[in-house]
Amino acid sequence: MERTFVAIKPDGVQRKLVGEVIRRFEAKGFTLVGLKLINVSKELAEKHYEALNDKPFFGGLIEFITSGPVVAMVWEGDGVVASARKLIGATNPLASEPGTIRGDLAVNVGRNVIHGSDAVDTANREIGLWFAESELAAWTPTNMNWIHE
Ligand code: IDP
Ligand code: MG
Repeated sequence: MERTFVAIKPDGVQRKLVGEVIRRFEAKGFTLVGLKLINVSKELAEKHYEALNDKPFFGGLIEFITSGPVVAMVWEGDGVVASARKLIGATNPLASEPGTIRGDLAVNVGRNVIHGSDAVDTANREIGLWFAESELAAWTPTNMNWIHE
């Protein structure tokens, strides 16, 4: 089953949006298999955003992600990587569609509440970076027959 990495950034935690974000993923029909609240080290932040290290906003991004607790999650389900990106919305919240997390809850690209992996291979890399295998729980919700035919 496909898995993706999702993180509620420090702004989302400070703004008490943790429940709102989890509610949307649960209501959609995805399954939570990993969850922790952590203060992110500079090392982890820099590894996570490695591909952006030549961008002018990189320093500010690392400072932001390490500025307060982050809720790191792994969600599971058919097509969850691409679907999570749709639930999350475009990077710039002013361009995100209403109905998406960023479209409904944010106004600024540097405070866009949530991260979601952008592809299946990225998801696997990010899950490995943020979680030990022993921190992930494989389980089958009892209502699966009401979510999938
Ligand atoms: P994504 O989070 O939608 O995948 P990316 O392009 O991968 O977007 O950028 C990662 C994160 O870097 C964004 O979510 C945002 O927090 C930050 N970021 C991207 N572009 C800018 C910018 O132009 N200014 C400030 N921060 C930015
Ligand atoms: Mg990205």
